Amino acid sequence: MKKKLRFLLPVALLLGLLLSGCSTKAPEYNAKKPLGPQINYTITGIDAGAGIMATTQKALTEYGLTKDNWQLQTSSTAAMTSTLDKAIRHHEPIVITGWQPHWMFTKYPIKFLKDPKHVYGKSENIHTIVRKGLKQDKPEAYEMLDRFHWTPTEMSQVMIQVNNGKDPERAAKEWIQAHPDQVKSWTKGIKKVSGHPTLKMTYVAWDSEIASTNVVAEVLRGLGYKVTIQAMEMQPMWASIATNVADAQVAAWLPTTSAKYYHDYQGKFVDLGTNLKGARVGLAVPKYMTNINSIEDLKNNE
Ligand code: PBE
Repeated sequence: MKKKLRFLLPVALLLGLLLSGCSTKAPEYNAKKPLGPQINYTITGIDAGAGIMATTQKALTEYGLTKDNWQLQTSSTAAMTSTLDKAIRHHEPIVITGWQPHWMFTKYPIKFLKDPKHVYGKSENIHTIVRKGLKQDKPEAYEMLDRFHWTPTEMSQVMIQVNNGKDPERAAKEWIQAHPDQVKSWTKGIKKVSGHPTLKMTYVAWDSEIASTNVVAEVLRGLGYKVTIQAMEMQPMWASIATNVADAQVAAWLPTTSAKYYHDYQGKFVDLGTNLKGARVGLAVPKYMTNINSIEDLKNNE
C-alpha cells in the first residue's frame, strides 16, 4: 500500500499540474485594468538584428517606459506572428513590433499605435543598395536595379502567396508573368547579356525582402544573369555590399530602420534610391484594445 502511494502521488501531482495548466489560459483583455500588468510589461518583438528592435528600445526610453519596467522580448517574425495569432483567437492583450507592407495587417485586425514623438519616423521608403563599381562591371544589371520600384500593394501580392505556402521563386515568377507591363518598364531597352555572368544578391529573410529579392532576381535572370540570392543577418548583408562580396540588396528601410548600417557603411556602397514608397514601422495592437491608441497610452495606463 505504501509503495503504491509512493508511485501514485507523483502521478496525481502531475495530473493536477497538467489540468491546472489547461485551465490557466491567459485572461482576456480587460480595458478597465492597467495594460502593463496584463502582459507582464512585455512587447513581443522579432529577431535581435532587426532595425525595428533598436528603434523600439529607443522608444521605450523616450516614452519613459523603461523605468516602468517595460521590456522588449526578442524572438522571430514567425514566433511573433504565431503569438499574435493565439492572442487574437483568445481576445488577449498583446503589443507587437509591427510593420507594413506585411500580411499581418491583412490577416489580423491590428492597428499601429500613434507615435507623437516620431521615434519610428513618419514613414519609411525601401532603398536599393549596390556595390561600388557595379555600374562599370555590369551596366545592364545596374540599370535594371536602378529602375526597379513597386508599390506596397504589389509587394503584398507576392508576400501573401509565400505566406500561403508557395515557394518564393515560384511566387516571384507568377507575379512577373501577371505584370508584364510593370516588368517591361524595368527592362525595356536593356540588352540581354551573354555568357551567363554571375550576380549575387544578399537579403535578410523577412517576408518583405523574400518577396522583393526573389522578384528582382528573377527579372535579372531574364536578362541573362546567373543570379544567386543569399539570406543573412542585417549587418553581414550591409558588409557584403561594402566589401564587394555581393552585388546588390533591395532591403534598406530608410531613413530610420536601417539607419545604423547606412551610416556605418556610408561611402562604401551606392544608394540607388527608393524601390518602394510608404512603408511603415511601429508598435501595433489588436483593434479590440480600443483604449490603447498611442505609445503614450502604455504609460498612462499604469
Ligand atoms: N523589418 C522588415 C525590418 C526591415 C524590414 C521592419 C522587420 C527591420 O529592420 O526592422
